[in-house]
Amino acid sequence: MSSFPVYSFDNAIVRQPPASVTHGLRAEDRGAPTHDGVNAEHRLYIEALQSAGVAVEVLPALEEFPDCLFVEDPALVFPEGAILLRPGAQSRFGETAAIEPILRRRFGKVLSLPGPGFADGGDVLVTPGKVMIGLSDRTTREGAQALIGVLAELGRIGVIVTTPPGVLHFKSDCSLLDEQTMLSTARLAASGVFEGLRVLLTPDGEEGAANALRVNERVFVGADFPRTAAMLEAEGYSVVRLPTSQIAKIDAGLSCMSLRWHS
Ligand code: CIR
Repeated sequence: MSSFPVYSFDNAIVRQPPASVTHGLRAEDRGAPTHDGVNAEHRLYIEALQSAGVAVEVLPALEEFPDCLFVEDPALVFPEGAILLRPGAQSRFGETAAIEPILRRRFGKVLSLPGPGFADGGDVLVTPGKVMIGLSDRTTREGAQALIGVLAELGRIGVIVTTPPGVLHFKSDCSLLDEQTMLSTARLAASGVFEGLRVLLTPDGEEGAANALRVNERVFVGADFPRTAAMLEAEGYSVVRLPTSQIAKIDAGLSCMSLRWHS
């Protein structure tokens, strides 16, 4: 297994937002994002990755898949290899086949999640000792169990955890800040899932900030969450505020727009 911290990345893959992103999946309709608005957030996200020291490969948009910019969901990547997943939303099934040739070009080992279960990358949190797999509307128990088997082939230990009801993905409610520290909503931390780790809770009303992203020495935080950003700065983290109000309309945050790894 890699000796780099799990938040240490020198490579990332992202995908341009398609014009059809205005039809992206959402649990609750709070109005559609605009293509220009999503593009602007996506551009700043790429720049933030680059200035954190990451080489970014930008894939072309896929019009037939409105959610295709959320490349984190159809695959997992590790220094040891990649895993092709089976996303739990029907409109996203084809995204796996679309990303497969890119991963085969970039990784020596590419494994596939066997069916019939489903697993979304948004439900998978990589920590130093284990890979947490959250059950959700997108990740079934069968899918999670199959993923544990595939992770073992890469020398990783997978454990099944639960996602709070009504929350899209496990990582919608948490992110890793460093090897010992999690950022989490109170509702997720209450399940005891992070026992043994230091947990910083998102302030009331800023639950959406939990989907932050640690990249090398930086922590990306949604710009709409000033109290969380201030709390993390007070804890000594180097915070980068990124706008996410457009992608939030289709239930997305900061982790889902890239696949990241250390080569
Ligand atoms: C979806 O519902 O699949 C997209 N609209 C949002 C996916 C966000 N992905 C993530 O948080 N990993």
